[in-house]
Amino acid sequence: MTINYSDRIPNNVDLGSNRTLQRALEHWQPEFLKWWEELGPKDFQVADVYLRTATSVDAKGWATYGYVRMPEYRWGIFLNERDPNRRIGFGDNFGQEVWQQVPGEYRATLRRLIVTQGDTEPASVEQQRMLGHTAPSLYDLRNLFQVNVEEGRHLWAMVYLLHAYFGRDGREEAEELLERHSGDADKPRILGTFNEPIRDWLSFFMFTYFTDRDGKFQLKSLAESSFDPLARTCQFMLTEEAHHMFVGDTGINRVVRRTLEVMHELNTDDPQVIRNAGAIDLPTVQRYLNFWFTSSLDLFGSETSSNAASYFANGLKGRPDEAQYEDHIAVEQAYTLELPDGSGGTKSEQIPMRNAMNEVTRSSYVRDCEIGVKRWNRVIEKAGHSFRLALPSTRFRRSIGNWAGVPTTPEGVPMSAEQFTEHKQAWLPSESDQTFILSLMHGVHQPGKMAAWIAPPDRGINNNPVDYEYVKLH
Ligand code: BYC
Repeated sequence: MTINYSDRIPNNVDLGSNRTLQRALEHWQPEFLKWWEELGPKDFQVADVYLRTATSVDAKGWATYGYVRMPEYRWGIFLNERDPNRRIGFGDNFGQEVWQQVPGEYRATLRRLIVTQGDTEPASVEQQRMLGHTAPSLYDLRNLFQVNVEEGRHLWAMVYLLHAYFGRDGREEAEELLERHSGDADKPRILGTFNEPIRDWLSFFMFTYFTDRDGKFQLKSLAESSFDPLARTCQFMLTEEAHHMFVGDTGINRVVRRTLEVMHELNTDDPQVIRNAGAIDLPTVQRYLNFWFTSSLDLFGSETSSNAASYFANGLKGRPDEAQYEDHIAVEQAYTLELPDGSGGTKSEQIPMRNAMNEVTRSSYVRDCEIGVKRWNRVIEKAGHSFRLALPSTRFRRSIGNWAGVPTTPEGVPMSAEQFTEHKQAWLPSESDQTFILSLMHGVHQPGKMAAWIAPPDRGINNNPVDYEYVKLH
């Protein structure tokens, strides 16, 4: 199979004249397409989907809209333009020139970071592959597929780096990115959250709000990297990520709005009555939020991490928005952590700032998550209800780090395992919650029509009306 490079793979990496890269991609591209057909969105491969495609990095080309069949999507390779004056912004090499090639001593670590990032992208497509059948509207169906093709493009972005800068082991890693699969017993995806099934649209909206936002913060950290091609790749990926979080933010907002309408119509806040009317009661929304927020917290790694300290020292991975900090060396500062004391209480511990970088990033993430919660709560407040959604404590239901396996209340107060089991049903989606949510999931595929559990969006995509035929099914 030969590839017409500028047409088939839009790029700004001069792919047309790079033979080595072409050979690597000629081998990998058919494997990618095979993977897409087998594990990408199930059954919608011949639908015409109104998608945006990035055809260049400038304002005009980064979002070109039109109908596309997904297997024909033009997965491109884009890096932000190179800034010839860019300098290392943090760590022991602060102020030195950034690297255009991978320094030998950091090769294995950088490859590991790129593979970990790359692994999440196809994983999320696999997790979401069954959702097309139960989309609450054509508008939502289109958004799902937009997210999916762009996660595919983000995989291409990481594979480009592996092929272009890591030789044979990079090519092998690129192949393995298509061999691990979400939830696979033998070859699972690397990070926990990406092995969780996403069977329903409430989970999809929670995932795009909370887990894609982890993506935002991890990409922001990598966008600071001294390895300039990685930094520039991640800077461009961030422009696409914003829409994914928008899908989650507005999706949850619309679920809440519909619930409030039903509460108003029936003059009740009784969860069972709301459920009987086909809407999702707010305590259930809270339980799904608890699940996906806490799962996403784990993606930042341990509170104390010598890995994170050396990524920072060596200039591989910075803090999100590193420029906002005064001290970019961070060798003399300390960070105070509240940790479990092993006997049901907590203790304070000071650790070197560099070892706390995962926690610094996690804290910025939590503050960003709060913004949406406040917005959803304003909608609830305006409707005259006292119920409030809330982010649980970063200690709650953790599987990674110092709080892993320590039972606490959603407010973060340690408790016994027995007490936790007793209250779990109130805090996390139970089997009956999941059965109920799944019972609402039926595809609505007529333009402009919405499922009964979700309000319509305020506006359509790219100035089109909400009842536009965003997906043409054949
Ligand atoms: N599950 O020293 P620690 C996205 C491992 S999402 C399983 O604390 P470190 C997206 C860890 O790998 C963004 N294992 O870890 C969103 C390490 O293993 P090794 C993804 C975990 O290295 C939606 C060991 O535990 N981006 O883009 O400081 C849709 C020790 O841990 C987990 C990245 O991941 C976990 N949750 O930090 C689509 C960026 N957490 O190495 C896409 C690149 C930790 O000892 N990755 N472990 O075998 C990184 O920066 C770091 O690897 C991590 C972990 C932040 C993930």
